[in-house]
Amino acid sequence: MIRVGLVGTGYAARLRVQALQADPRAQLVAIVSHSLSRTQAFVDDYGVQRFTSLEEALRAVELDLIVIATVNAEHATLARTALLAQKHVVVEYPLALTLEDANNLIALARSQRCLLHVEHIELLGSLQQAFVHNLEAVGNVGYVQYTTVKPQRPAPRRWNYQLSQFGFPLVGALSRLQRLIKVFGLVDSISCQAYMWSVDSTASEHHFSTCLCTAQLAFKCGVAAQVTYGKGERIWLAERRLEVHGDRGALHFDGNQGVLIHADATQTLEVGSRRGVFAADTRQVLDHLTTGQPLYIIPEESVYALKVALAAATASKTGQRVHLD
Ligand code: NAP
Ligand code: BLA
Repeated sequence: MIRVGLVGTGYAARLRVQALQADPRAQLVAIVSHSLSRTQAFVDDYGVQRFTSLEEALRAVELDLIVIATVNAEHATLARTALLAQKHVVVEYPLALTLEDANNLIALARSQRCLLHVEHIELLGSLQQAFVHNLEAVGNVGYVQYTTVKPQRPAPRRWNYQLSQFGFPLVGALSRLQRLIKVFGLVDSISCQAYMWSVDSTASEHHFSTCLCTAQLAFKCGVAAQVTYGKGERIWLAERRLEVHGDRGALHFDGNQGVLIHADATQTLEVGSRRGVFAADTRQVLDHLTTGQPLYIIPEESVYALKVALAAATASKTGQRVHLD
């Protein structure tokens, strides 16, 4: 039985709770939250013990695995605390907000002989499957465009609209880069434009009302890609679109609709809903811990995507294209 401590009580945390409850190999033992009132439901529904800090939970109960599902700015410190206590760690992306923290955590996990797994649910969904399975059919890929933008009015004054908590937009939304890096590999260079609007003239400088970030990637394999991520008040149309242009055809995904386009025919592709990806991630972690089965991603891959995202941040600041080594 794998005894689990969970940090966070938000959307990702709730889906983790459901996945853990459904798996007989795991037992949710502790939940860590800033707010004792918010954890009451977990205590009532699942009979878990609640704590206000991870350190406190580690002192009070026996745990094997810590799942970190709280705000991005806290991931690195929490992962370090858990690894130093010799616990396995699952952390929602991004692993850390800096490359130094991320690399130190990988080294620490290795020396402690503990699992460090960074969730990348975008790789487990049906869009990625349809993308990968139909890639060959478009021939040599030249250009990819991936856009996920979401209007939100009014923008919430929450952590995910705060640079210090969320990170640079493509760091917080690391999945947008990871989805392409998993398929096209290493990046040669990147340029990026990031526009941020603050909530209002008197508001805290840390909150923004809109972010719109677009990056141009040159992959070493020759593929050029444009990735656009945005959310907030100045976005007027929700878009979730992935286009792959090859020399023999194209793939075009728009929301849950997909088509494979050839000169003489267009074929509809089935793309299912995005449900069940956190459960799939949790299952793979438990498989790995109990049978040693390899996971779908290793932390080095996530940290490489983080390196690309931070290069995008530098490119947007300097206005210069950044070459990755
Ligand atoms: P959320 O619903 O907003 O929950 C955030 C959690 O962080 C809350 O449980 C809150 O718990 C805790 N927290 C700590 N400091 C906070 C602060 N200053 N403001 C607000 N909450 C604070 O967020 P989420 O969507 O679950 O995201 C959590 C993590 O999962 C993030 O790293 C995100 O990138 C990742 N993720 C989420 C999704 C998704 O579909 N939502 C997908 C992939 C990855 P307490 O107050 O109880 O401590
Ligand atoms: C990713 N969703 C995320 C992330 C955050 C949220 C913080 C990680 C950062 C990012 O990649 O953008 C938060 N998502 C939200 C919030 C809503 C939302 C607050 O849709 C409010 C409605 N996540 C959800 C809901 C779904 C969802 C309701 O909270 C709906 C089906 C899915 N969120 C989802 C998925 C990802 C994600 C699949 C991974 C992103 C990807 O595929 O690249």
